Amino acid sequence: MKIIFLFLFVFVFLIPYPQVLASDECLEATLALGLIRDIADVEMISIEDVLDKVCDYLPVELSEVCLKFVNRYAGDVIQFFMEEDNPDSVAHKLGFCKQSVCRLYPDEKKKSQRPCSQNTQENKYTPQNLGQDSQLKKSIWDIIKEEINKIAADHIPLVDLDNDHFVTYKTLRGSNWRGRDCNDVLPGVRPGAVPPNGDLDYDSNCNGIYGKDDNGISYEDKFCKDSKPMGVMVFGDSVGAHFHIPPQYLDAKQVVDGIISKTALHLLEMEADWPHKSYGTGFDTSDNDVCPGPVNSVYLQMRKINRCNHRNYQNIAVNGMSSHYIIKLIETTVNKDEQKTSYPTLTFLEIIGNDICRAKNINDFITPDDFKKKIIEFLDLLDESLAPGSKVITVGFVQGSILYETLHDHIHPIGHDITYSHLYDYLNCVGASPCRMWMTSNKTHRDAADAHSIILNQAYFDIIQDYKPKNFELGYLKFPLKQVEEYFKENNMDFSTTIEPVDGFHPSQIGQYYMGTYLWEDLKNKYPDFIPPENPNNEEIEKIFGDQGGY
Ligand SMILES: *[C@@H]1O[C@H](CO)[C@@H](O)[C@H](O)[C@H]1NC(C)=O
Ligand SMILES: [Ca+2]
Ligand SMILES: [Ca+2]
Repeated sequence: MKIIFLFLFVFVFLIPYPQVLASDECLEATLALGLIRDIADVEMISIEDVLDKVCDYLPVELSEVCLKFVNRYAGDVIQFFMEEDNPDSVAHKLGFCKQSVCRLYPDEKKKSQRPCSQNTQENKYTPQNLGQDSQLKKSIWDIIKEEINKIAADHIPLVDLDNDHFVTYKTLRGSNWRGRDCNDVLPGVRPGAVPPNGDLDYDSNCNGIYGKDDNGISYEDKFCKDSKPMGVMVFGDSVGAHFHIPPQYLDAKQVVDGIISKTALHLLEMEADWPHKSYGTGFDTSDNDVCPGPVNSVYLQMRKINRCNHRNYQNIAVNGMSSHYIIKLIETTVNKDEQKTSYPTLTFLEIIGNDICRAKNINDFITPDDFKKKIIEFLDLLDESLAPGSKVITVGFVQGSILYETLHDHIHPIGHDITYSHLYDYLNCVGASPCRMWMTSNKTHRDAADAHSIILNQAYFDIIQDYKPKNFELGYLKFPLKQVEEYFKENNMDFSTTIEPVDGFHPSQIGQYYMGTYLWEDLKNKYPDFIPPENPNNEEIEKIFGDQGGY
């Protein structure tokens, strides 16, 4: 049953931050129960036998909590599965789902061949009818939510000795999010810093370039000082952070083979995000079985232009981010005074959907005036904190109906002939949809959401017309999904591979790759002077400093 816990963790980050979590215990419980049933069917063992082993399928760190869950719920789960072989019914009887009308799983026509569980009388798990005991259930959820908040609420690294928001470990908002700190005790030493003395003795900006040549000239001065270094920063949502749940987690065979136990803890420590492979700040081009696909990013292009930019990236995107809370993210960057004395940054403001997704019906969208106000508040604060010469790109809203158009009749990795259209409506039914207005079979809703996204894009144009910042230049690029779709059509490629299979909502690794590629192309075409010139010393830097210390 501990899988419930895992799914809570994972899906929690879809919920708009920092609102209270929706009642999607129902979703997590149903998915977990469905997976338990799939495992029983694939392994040809009883539900009881799966429950005996289910904690082994999770990371050992979660074993203890898992066993507690199993001991509490297993008796009821076994009994309810005997009464009705359907995860929706079992989740409802357990008290996780309020509405019995919301059904994810179809009633199976074929009777399962798996062996029955023992009669509950002689079963070591006693049914406890916990469905009635909402108090107990509530306290368990509360504990879990508190745990999540502890590690993920602040969106800064967990342990950071010099408190500069750059650290030496990868997860927990570490170097997968912001370039690795090359000295975690000396404040002022961090990626993006302007070297105080040419980095003669040590590397103060963590780009791997320091020391002096045979004539005593500092390499940092010789190669970088006049090269117009520029970092990359992404203020964004789960697209900027690159939310991805491996579809293998829903595959009974792979779960039994240990895919969750081997990879889930890392995923939780990453808030289920993959910023190191994202369109904006991705740098990790190595193969990864649970997040396969090519990597291209604005950061990689900026580093290609100028190797002095090595490690100068900050991904400050947060799942669920919208204009309502974006201003809070500024606190999580390097502090104002330090940022001011850093190299300028190419900064993206990318919140491509949650302002639309937060709406509960078609009259409930944020007004363009409220939206403008929030964005201007954010830009005002940015103007106080960015180094002079910075550039800020606002990225337009997506036309989200493309999700339904592309996926509606495709089968979801859960299997059981469940289509995305059915999944979307089920998520709305249980109140767990991350985007009611786009992820729906109701065309009226999808069209209204598309229309409103055009209105909000217009708000960006209006802002850009009038807004006069002191420290940066401001631009707008459209979210390049349409271009990617055209490219896929022209080349007879399957466009659905650009969308995340598990959530049917985010760009996949392939989608992120094309986003990075097209945003960069658009930037070069529309704002050529936002991009600094190529550094003629790149080859020499590579010859002397190799991979510049890697990541
Ligand atoms: C779609 O949504 C509209 C507006 O909320 C509603 O009036 C209509 O009944 C819905 N259509 C269906 C088929 O549910
Ligand atoms: Ca640090
Ligand atoms: Ca340096």
